[in-house]
Amino acid sequence: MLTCMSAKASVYDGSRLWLPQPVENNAAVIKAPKSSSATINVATAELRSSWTGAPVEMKLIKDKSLGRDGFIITPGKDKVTLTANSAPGLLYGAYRLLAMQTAGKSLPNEIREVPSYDLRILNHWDNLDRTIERGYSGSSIWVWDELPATISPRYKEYARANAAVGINGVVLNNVNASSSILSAGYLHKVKAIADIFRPYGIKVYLSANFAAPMQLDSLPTADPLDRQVIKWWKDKASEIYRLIPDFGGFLVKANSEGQPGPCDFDRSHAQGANMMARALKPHGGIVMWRAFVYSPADADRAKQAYIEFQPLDGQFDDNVIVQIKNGPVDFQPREPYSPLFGAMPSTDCMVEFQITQEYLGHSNHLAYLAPMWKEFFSYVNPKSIKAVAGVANVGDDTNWTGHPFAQANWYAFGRLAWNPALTGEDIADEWLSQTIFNGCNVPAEITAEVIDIMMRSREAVVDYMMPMGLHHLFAFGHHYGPEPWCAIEGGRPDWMPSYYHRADSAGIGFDRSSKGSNAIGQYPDNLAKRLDNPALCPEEFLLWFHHLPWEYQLPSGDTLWDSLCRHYERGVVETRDFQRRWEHVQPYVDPALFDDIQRRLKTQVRDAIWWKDGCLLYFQELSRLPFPDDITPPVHNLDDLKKVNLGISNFECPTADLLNRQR
Ligand code: BDP
Repeated sequence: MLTCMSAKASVYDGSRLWLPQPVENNAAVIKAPKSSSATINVATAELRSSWTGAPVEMKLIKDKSLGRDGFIITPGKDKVTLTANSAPGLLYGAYRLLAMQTAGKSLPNEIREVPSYDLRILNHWDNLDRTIERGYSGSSIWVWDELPATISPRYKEYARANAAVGINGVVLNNVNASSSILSAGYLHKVKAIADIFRPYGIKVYLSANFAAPMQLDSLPTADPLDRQVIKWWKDKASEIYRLIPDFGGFLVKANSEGQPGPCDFDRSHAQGANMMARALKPHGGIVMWRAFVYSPADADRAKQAYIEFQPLDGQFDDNVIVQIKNGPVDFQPREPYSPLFGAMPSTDCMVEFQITQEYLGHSNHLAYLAPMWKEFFSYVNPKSIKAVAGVANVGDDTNWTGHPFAQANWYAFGRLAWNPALTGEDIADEWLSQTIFNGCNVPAEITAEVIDIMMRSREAVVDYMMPMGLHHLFAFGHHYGPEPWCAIEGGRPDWMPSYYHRADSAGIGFDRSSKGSNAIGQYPDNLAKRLDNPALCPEEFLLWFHHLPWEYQLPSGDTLWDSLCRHYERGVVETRDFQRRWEHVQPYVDPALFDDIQRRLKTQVRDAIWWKDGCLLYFQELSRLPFPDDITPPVHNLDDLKKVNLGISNFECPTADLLNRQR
């Protein structure tokens, strides 16, 4: 009983993403402005192929309040007028019209949209051999070996999909960057991609290795104050701009996790960033300089980036943006916001989200991340940052992202970078109508059910992995599955879970209060006061900021131990609930898609139980307390689970086995 309206919708493989369906023999009347451009041609072609409403007249105007990329849509009696300051503005307006048409939404009197950020950028962690660091959806879509001669049709589809959600910048390569990307041969390949992206309003950026002058041209140093080094980067910038006149600039990971940087030459991050920024400046390029550093300047990793970067406030050139991960540690399922936001008032800062699910179940788990990013914006004023970046989850899988629902995270990232005030529910609704439900007559209660699953999914992951502020309990290396017991001899202490959970017979949690590491002191006073007091600290951050006795009484009346157990249980129950409710969706989606998601949800439930059992059994050895009666007893045995990441357990976990080989 498939109630899809069109036969097309019943073969959904995800490859079309949210792009508009072409309408056969479409008779749309579209009037473009006289001063045509490649971008306006794209807008016109998209509307001609898929718009079925009244004639559309596109006009370029001068209206400061619309900024560079904003647009106005005004439906009139016999035509719809679309106006913008720029060709990309018209393109964004055209895609908005088409998205509304697909969603079956009637146009209000006026739609006026101005993006909150000028720079809405995807960071690919793609290597030149087409592997992807933390990628779970196949190989890189950039086929470097074949470029520039062969252009994969996917480049254009990718550009369309990004433009349709407002993304206007792409860093093509991994932050752990190979210098080769800056060699003449690769730059010609990069140019070929930039040429495809340009009509879609998308600029290309590259991750640059700070030691490139040494690695590519055998300079004796990469010291940012050395004249030869300065000249090398200037010449490199000129070479790039000769090929790609609208090149965006560099993203740099320096002096972090073994990457070279200015500190190797006793120079500061600001000196390194400014040297590169000055090479790009005459051409209009920027440097995005990452603040993801954690050299052991303090015993608490969560404090280290702030300690290193905050004193540099005001020292960065105006074409440098400091790129800060949303949380102070590393893309955990839940972190408080990084205290660097708001602490560098004289520096342009941007946030880096992780769209790829390194720490949220890879492409096996359904975890809709809009609520996580909204949570960030509930603490950090969107106006206080300059731009938004997201680590891409795109690969060459047919559906681009592995898990079909992971597409929604790419989509949501773009929409929130455009307008952080949008709600997670509305974005999910938009995505569903343009993707898995496109062309189907789906009852409102089914759509509402799927939106509800999506909206609860991230919290479920937090609950079965690491609730109440716990973090980094992950299996070593691949970060899939629980390993709170992991202790690798000679390994960096701050890569070990026990560094973060600090569980012992007395209690659990990282004391970051004023009596502990005082990470709290890096936050604004009024917030710090609240966080410092365990009775006032929000429960979701409790064990991030406090080490508390197992039988500590929570305001709810539960003990800490009982509450922890109940969170883990809730995560499993929620995930089972998603699995059960997904069955309701069967009549309305493509059968292969239904099966695919059903299979992934089965894995997710299995993994949720694995997480719950692994963590609770391990912590119970320390707490020595019984599980509360309302908790389903563990089905695994701790010794068995301890062997999983070593590849010597009978525990049926194909993903972990596979990943062990990459360890
Ligand atoms: C961590 C990843 C690592 C990245 C690093 C980064 O595990 O693969 O290289 O972040 O952001 O989350 O540089």
